[in-house]
Amino acid sequence: MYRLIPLLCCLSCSVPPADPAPPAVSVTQAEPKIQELTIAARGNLMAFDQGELRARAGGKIRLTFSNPKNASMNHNIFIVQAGNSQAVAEQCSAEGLVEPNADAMKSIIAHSETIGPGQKTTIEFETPPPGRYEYVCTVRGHSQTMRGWLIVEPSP
Ligand SMILES: [Cu+2]
Repeated sequence: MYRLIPLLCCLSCSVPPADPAPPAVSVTQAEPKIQELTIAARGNLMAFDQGELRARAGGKIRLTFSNPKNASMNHNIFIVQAGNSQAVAEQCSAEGLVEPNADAMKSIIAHSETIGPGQKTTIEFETPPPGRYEYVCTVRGHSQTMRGWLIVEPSP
């Protein structure tokens, strides 16, 4: 014969609440690294204040372009495949805006809007693969002197 052991169940000994379920752990990718770069038009000249910008491969580039208060011209910045700055500039409008359906536009990696004196604009784009790229202002007449190199170095 089995001895029946009555299950003791007293209402006063309430079961402690279960630990709240841990937050669902999802395998999230780290936010892509953002590299901050800044560049400006140089005073009232048709030139950028830097002839070279450097970044590391990977993540994104956040580029802030400013046009100083003492400028009297509108400017922009286009990042293009090397060797294409002139072709792109020629196919933009007088105000430097992208004209639709232009072949050279395929070589544009990123570009800002055209901004007036005292304005600032920020663009964000995927960092292109390691290599040399050009940047240029496409407002008519500016591309010969208002240009520079974006150099993307391999990640360490
Ligand atoms: Cu310009």
